[in-house]
Amino acid sequence: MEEPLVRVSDSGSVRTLALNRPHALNSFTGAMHGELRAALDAAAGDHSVRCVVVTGTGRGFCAGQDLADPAVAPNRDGATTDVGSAIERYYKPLALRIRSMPVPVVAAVNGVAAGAGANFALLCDIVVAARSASFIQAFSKIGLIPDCGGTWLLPRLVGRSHALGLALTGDKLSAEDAQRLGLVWQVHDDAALMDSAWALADRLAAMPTKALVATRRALDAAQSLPLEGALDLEARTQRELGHAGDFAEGVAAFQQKRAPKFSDR
Ligand code: T3D
Repeated sequence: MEEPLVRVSDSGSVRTLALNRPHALNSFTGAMHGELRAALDAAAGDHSVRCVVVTGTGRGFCAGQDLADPAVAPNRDGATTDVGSAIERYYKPLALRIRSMPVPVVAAVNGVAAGAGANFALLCDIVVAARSASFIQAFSKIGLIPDCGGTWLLPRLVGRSHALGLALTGDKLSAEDAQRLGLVWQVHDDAALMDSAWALADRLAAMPTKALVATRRALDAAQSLPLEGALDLEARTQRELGHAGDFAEGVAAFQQKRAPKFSDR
């Protein structure tokens, strides 16, 4: 049987999606994009899933676009390719899918994350990394700009000067430096990465999913709102969440001094 390009596994209500082209550091091909999209859609539609973990098999997380893919690599005779169509077809939908998942998404960055692979990780809600992992905005080295949301994400995450430093040089950033800059939530010893990521995912899965997803949405939206607009958004969102079962359960559990059992999704 052929190996899947995205390995899917479940433990409790946590679904793990592992990019699986280890010989090419899990770089994206059209086929892997297809499997990843189907796996994300399936997780989004399955109400037993309350958190998704994305990671890579082998020594890499994801080296971005597969530069050997004939669909995107410039021809040997120098003929140009429409790189924009790959962005429209694959990377824009991927970025929007990750940011609209109805459950929290954790990136467990097990090794090098380069180009669109780095920004795929940074799109996730929480990024944890192995101590040996690294992040590379590799685009400038091949004459491109950061994509897969990089132009939007980087200045928001690290500010303009660090964003430009990373994007213009394409220098490799260690996991620890990425954490210092604010790209990464936690760094773990390599051997502990997946257990730590799954423990975090289990915690998130037990929390009020609707509120977690609304938090992501509100934080993203508030970036382009004046204070008053953000306050209005907070009021609208709290109104909506206040009618949800999880809020009643959270308050009841607090008053009854017991652990809450959240079920909304
Ligand atoms: O083009 C479009 O459609 C637009 C979309 C663009 C989005 C993008 O992501 S653009 C950026 C693309 N990615 C890169 O430029 C990164 C290229 N890779 C590297 O710079 C290095 O491989 C790394 C720094 C990531 C890792 O270096 P290292 O020394 O640890 O590993 P390596 O020896 O370079 O790679 C190991 C193997 O993976 C090697 O294959 P081999 O020689 O053992 O058969 C290498 O060719 C392969 N590999 C690594 N990255 C890619 C790749 N194969 C195809 N595409 C890759 N991106």
